[in-house]
Amino acid sequence: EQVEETYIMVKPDGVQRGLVGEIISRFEKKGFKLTGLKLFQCPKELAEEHYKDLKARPFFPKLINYITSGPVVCMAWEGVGVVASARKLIGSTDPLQAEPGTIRGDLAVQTGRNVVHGSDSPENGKREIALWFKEGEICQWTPALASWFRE
Ligand code: DAT
Ligand code: MG
Repeated sequence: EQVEETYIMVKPDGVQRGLVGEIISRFEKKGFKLTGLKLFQCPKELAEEHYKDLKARPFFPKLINYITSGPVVCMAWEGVGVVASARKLIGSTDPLQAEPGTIRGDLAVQTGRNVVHGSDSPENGKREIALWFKEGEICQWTPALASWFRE
């Protein structure tokens, strides 16, 4: 059982709509461990690096405008299976296709305003946390309730 880390981000629409607490709460209640958290105005260069794999796509300029249009909430979460599980909690990229019960399924209607990001692999989890957080911003701790979540 491999402990993984994933980068989760409340996008500017989620912050503006007051969904930060709701979104954090879903990961907290599930039982994952928060290891990094900050409100942050993303510079254009960082947004472009984060989404570099999508550079050739027609929507890339709009995506960069969207992500830099206001503060985001950056989070690092840790746990066994956290990468795939977080993607399930988030739901499909297109919120109209996302299942009810998921964050996007419950809280969003359009791909271009899909309120939250989650890393798509353990490798990208590490890459994105290193990209968005400085050394010293990640906090290692032992939750007192750990043994009530995992035997
Ligand atoms: P996800 O965020 O579900 O991992 P992705 O990595 O394929 O999806 O794309 C990153 C973001 O880019 C996505 O959250 C919203 C935007 N995006 C993706 N496909 C799009 C499209 N066809 N039109 C507009 N925006 C798109
Ligand atoms: Mg993605």
